[in-house]
Amino acid sequence: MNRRTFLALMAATGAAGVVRSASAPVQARGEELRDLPEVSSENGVLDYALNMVTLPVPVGERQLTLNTFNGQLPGPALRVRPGDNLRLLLTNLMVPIGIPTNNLPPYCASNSHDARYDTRWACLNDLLNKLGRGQTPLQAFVYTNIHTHGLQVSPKDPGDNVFLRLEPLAQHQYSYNIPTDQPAGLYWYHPHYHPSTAHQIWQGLAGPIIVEGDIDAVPEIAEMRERTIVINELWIADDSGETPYTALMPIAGDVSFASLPAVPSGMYFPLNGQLIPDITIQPGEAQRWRVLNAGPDRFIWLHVEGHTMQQIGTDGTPYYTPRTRPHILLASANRAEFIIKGGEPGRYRIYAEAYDQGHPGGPRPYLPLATLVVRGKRVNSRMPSTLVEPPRMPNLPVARRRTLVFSGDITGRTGLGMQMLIDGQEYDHGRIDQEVEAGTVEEWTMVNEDIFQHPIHIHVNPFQVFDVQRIPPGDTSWLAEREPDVWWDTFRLPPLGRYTLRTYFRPDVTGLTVFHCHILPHEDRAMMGNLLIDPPGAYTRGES
Ligand SMILES: [Cu+2]
Repeated sequence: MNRRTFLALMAATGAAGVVRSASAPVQARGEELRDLPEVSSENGVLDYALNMVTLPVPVGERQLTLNTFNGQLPGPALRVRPGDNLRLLLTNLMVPIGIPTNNLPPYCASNSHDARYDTRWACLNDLLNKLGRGQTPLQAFVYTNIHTHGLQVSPKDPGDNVFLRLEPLAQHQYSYNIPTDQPAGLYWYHPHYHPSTAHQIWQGLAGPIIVEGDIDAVPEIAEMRERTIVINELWIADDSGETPYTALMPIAGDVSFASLPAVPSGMYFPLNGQLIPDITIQPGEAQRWRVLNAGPDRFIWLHVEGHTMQQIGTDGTPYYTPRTRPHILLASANRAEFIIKGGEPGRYRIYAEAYDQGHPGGPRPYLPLATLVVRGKRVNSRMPSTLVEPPRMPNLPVARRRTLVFSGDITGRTGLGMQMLIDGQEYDHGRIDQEVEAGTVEEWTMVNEDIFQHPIHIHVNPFQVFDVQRIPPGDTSWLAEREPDVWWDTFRLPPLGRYTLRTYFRPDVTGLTVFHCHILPHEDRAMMGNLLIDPPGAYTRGES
């Protein structure tokens, strides 16, 4: 028994809290989409244990080695209500994955012919430095924490603190007080340890958080079959069945980035852990779907052949009325909630259309996701005409306006792989990049000097977007993105384009948090900034 097997077994059998003894079986193509296991709050509290544990997970016909939440791919669904206290006991039982021990990255390869440099010592010094700071891949890839994406909760301990570093075998008790005005919809949890976020989410470490509320009481909605669908993006080396160690050099084709050292690899996009499942609906039946793009980089341009979608919410916030969408684009981290009504009996493709994210290698290819199977007795489900009153931007003057510039460098001048910058700087966890005052409204103009579309996520407070400039001609995916009343927590920048967002920093949540690109390899390579939210009246500095 090797160390990895031993640790995985130990984790599966001996850990505290809720650990399932084996991962849920992932079924072959054409199996009916499963519902995720769910836990719900009772009497205003959801108290739950999440173990990040390394286990073999069957995906399609393959056996992968993944880090998981409680052995599940994706993690279990957490169901709460506004005003609830969500308590998560997180235990780190991960082991390193994808570290090439037989073929180490070429840290020491340069200048080895040059007698002026004793590269052995330089390399050793570099390694010892990194070890001391916990920055070797062996260390960083197993450090972790958790982020409740979209919940408007405190970023201070024991809340949504993404600066926390949980080392192997460490445990942390989170406690989030969900505000009473948290919009009802789909949110999610995932690891957020810089710079290991992409590596961990390429293993499928993500799970849905469902906030129930007013929209669930709309009679037509309440009658519908509800599905929560998590689309993971797994990046897996062909030989090892593990997520490779990445050099973060963007490349063309199905696989988004080059690994280091380069190994043959592929991407998997399971829905609730299943490859190309069947999703069954009756002719005329309306179902309510909540869909999360939990992948670190690929945008999902969602189409359902022969059907339109009636969208009822974006990024957790419901609409006032359903809006007809022929297709919906989900950038990394985006959620869409919509009603779909079964058409004529038959089998229809559910797929991501090929999409150009501004990547130098060209569009991401067409991607089959699932099959909509319309069969059974014809019914005629009622459709809602109005939903709920959405949150309103407070009628306050704009307290401050800022401009943030996003840029990238893939020339290698600033280091191996790519470097991603905000206002010309790499992320520095000791620097405060933006300081704001709780209880005020601000406008931020986000400028893209890069050819990539960067989906920008701001923690805690959602925002509305207007004046989107330089949408690529012929790119018809921008629909909700053109509607200034829609609330987002993650919004993509057009290539070399810009937009302005308006946000209200809620008065009851203060502290230090972050904003970043949600292409997570970009975040890990420094496209992130620190955001300090001062209490009302305590604002001391900032740009205007
Ligand atoms: Cu980016």
